[in-house]
Amino acid sequence: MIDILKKATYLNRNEPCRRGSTLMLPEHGKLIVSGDIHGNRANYDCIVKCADLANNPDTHIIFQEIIHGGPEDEFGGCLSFELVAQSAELKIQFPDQVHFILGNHDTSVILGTDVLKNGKEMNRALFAAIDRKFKDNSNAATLALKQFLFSQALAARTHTGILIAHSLPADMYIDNFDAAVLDRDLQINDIIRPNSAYLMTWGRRHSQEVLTQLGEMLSAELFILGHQRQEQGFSKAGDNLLILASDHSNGVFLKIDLATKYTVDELIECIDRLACMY
Ligand SMILES: [Mn+2]
Repeated sequence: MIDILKKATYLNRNEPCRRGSTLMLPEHGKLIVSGDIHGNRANYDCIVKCADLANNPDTHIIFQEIIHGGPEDEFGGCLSFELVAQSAELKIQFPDQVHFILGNHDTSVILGTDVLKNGKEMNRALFAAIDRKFKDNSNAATLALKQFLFSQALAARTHTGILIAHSLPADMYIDNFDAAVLDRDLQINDIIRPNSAYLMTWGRRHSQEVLTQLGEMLSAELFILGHQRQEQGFSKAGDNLLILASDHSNGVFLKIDLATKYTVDELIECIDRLACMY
């Protein structure tokens, strides 16, 4: 696992389409966008199967927040690092087609800070499971995991004006946000509260006024985000915002054409349910 994570880290950092911390997706082909995965192996497998990357070299997948959740070891430890390693293997197999964007749970792993999911502090459960599995090698495994997570991009853009990210700065922090963070390589400091990559991965409940302002600031006509819980798997959360979730039985994914322009309502027509595909 350690070698796989290191190789995938190198590939993330050296993606040919990467400009600073943003991935510039190609003008043609298909794009599959996943919402948060949170250790949901069935949903992850379904997305990979639907993408059929080997037979569709113009198809791309964007994953986000694979960590925290899903299967546990016998002591309640979180095994989601195994799914991260599996996705790293997929990156090695299809380096130009598999892409990752940074989530707030990733930043909490990198920094070792507490983060709650359904009332449980997830990092304690994750690091304990890594310790049990890797024993003397657990420091190296944890470091490789953190470096992989930190090598992810902050956002991806299509030529048709869509910006895909885990989240966006919340209304009250909009004046603290420096959009230039997308144009340069991330430093650890960027993901520490209240700096700009932190704001971009933790924000919630955006007003239309701020979404419009962010659209101008980031030159984005539409945003596709994860991060906020969606009982129905997705929601139109603004005139220019679609939120996706792929971490439960109502989870969805999105499949769009990279050369086509969409409205949010047209994007919604491109959503597929994950559960019906197992
Ligand atoms: Mn999140």
